[in-house]
Amino acid sequence: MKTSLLLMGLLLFLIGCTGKPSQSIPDGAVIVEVTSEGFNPSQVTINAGDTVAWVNKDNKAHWPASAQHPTHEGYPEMGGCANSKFDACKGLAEGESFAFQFNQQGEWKYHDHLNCCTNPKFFGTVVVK
Ligand SMILES: [Cu+2]
Repeated sequence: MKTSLLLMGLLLFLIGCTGKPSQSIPDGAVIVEVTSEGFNPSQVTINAGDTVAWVNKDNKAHWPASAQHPTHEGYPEMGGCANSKFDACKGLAEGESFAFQFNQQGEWKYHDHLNCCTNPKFFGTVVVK
């Protein structure tokens, strides 16, 4: 009896430790939560080579992407689905995340491609030292 209680406790502990969002977030990533109130925090300062992960905590989809809307060419690494690699390229559902490694120094503005233009809350900045 005692053993089964112990095993049950261990099982619950293990389940608790592995309860992560649907997409994995790289170790050491700086987390920005996306809520109905916008990006939290709306500005982060990191070092070149660091990764930022946006995690959608809202029940509405959100799409982080480099400035400027709608061309997304602000962050100068070509690629992604428009002009810059700094682009989630889709709306993130609740619990989903988008992680991006910043190698270029500068002050990089971004927005929520789905909500930016009707709501001034959905803008943010990543400062890369
Ligand atoms: Cu956009």
